[in-house]
Amino acid sequence: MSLKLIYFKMRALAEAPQMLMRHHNVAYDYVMSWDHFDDVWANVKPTIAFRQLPMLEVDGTHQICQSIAIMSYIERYAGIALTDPVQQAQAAAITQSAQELFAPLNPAVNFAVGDDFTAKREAMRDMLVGRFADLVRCLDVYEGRFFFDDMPRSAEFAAYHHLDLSRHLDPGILSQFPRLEAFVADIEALPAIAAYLAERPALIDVGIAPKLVIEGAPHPTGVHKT
Ligand SMILES: N[C@@H](CCC(=O)N[C@@H](CS)C(=O)NCC(=O)O)C(=O)O
Repeated sequence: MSLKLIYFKMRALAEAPQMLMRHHNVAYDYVMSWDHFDDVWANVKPTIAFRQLPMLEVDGTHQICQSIAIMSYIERYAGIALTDPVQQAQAAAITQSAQELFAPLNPAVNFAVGDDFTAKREAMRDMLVGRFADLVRCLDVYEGRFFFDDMPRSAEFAAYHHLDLSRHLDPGILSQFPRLEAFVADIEALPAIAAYLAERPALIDVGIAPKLVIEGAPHPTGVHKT
């Protein structure tokens, strides 16, 4: 079975699915939209189920859109999904709650500049901190390093991605949450994740002129080939 994750030049919704696959040894290719479709996004967009990416293509045939659906599929494919129905539902709630941080956090970090970046950062601060406190309470429910046990799944990587990205807004934003700092450190200490974080394109000039450094060359974030 072949898996292709199709996305853009952004540090956003392809991160958690990739970490999930990397940690659980699921082989996949990461492909930019313009390379996969050999066309500009404006032409591709109307042909995609929900007109947005990421999309996971299975065996060159089946297309799965929506990042949470992609992660659920990967969990089942890898055989690592929680089996208890209550924990499954609790995990889904955590994943959804983490993904609710997508907007405004991801667009601000990937695209906002100057005064707009500063205004967005301050406008979302209370919302982020409130949700971080929610995540701390979730971590306290069960024993173990992560939400349910010592195995990271969708909920952990969705939460990690947003905690990680929030540090681009404010490097000190997690300091009032030692439990989240420990969680982030535990995720980053996982060997496959440490390797992924070292290899992935660096996100630079956040708030000024955000770029991803791809194979040594800085590219502006976005949906266009550069
Ligand atoms: N709910 C969707 C959101 C997907 C989404 O917002 N994708 C953005 C990039 S992060 C996109 O496709 N932007 C281009 C567009 O909307 O035309 C998910 O979780 O996958």
